[in-house]
Amino acid sequence: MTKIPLDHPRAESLRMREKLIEQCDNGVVTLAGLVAHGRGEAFDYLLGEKTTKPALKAIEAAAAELLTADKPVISVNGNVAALATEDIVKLSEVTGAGIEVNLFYRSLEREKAIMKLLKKAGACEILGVGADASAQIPELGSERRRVDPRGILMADVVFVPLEDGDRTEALVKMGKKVIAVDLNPLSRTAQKAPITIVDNITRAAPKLAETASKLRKEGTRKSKQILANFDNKMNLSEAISLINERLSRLAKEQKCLTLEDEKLDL
Ligand code: PTJ
Repeated sequence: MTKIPLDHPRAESLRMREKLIEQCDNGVVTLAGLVAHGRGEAFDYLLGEKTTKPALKAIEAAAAELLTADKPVISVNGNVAALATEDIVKLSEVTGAGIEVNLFYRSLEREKAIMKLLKKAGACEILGVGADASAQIPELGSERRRVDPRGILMADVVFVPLEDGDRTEALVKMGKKVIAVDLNPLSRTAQKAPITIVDNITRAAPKLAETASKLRKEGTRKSKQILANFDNKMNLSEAISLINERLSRLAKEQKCLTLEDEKLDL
């Protein structure tokens, strides 16, 4: 792993990249996962690389949905396993959700590498590996259609960080409550999921585990109240407005800087 200087202004972002590269070498992350992360980084830049108010609202709703579910399942792909290993295990412990490997670029080697990583972080059981993914999501062509009959197939709530739009839509059609994490508020996944957390998985996953842990102590009634007051479309609109407002402010600041430069030139 390349050593990132602690005082590097973009140390956190570079550390994330190093983690993905390392897990790419270990067979956890697919090459396309590096490209997908780049797209995420671009949106994170626009969001100011922090968890916004709408993201916090969605995290609260997601925690409530997971805690009130009969059979919640966390769907894990290569990027999520690499970037949020410990937090996924913690979230599963706090909410009682199962963990299932579900890959777009599926191979038994990758499934096993992801299982190994999660088990090393403390996970007891990993669903969806090899022949265990014997069921199929109807009307879905990609490898993501293969699911575990004890996991995603039976689940009433499915947590799907960094998902593709097709499967989100298919899961919603099956009557499942889907929670997405996607830095791009315009992606099909973000638009189709009933709860969308527009945030980096590296920030959203620990915050979600922490929120669920607190909310669990407050009882089911509080969770149901949170869900009744949550509106995903409005929340997404707020997330997009935040980007818009931030860019407008930055554009104004840029204009002032240009005018100051022009004054100096005189
Ligand atoms: O491990 P596999 O085989 O299942 O493949 C995983 C990837 C991510 C390659 C696969 O699911 C894929 O191609 O995803 P997409 O369709 O590129 O979608 C990924 C979405 O996640 C994009 O909208 C990105 O903006 C977003 N994203 C990328 N990195 C992050 C992110 N969202 C939150 N946190 C991130 N760190």
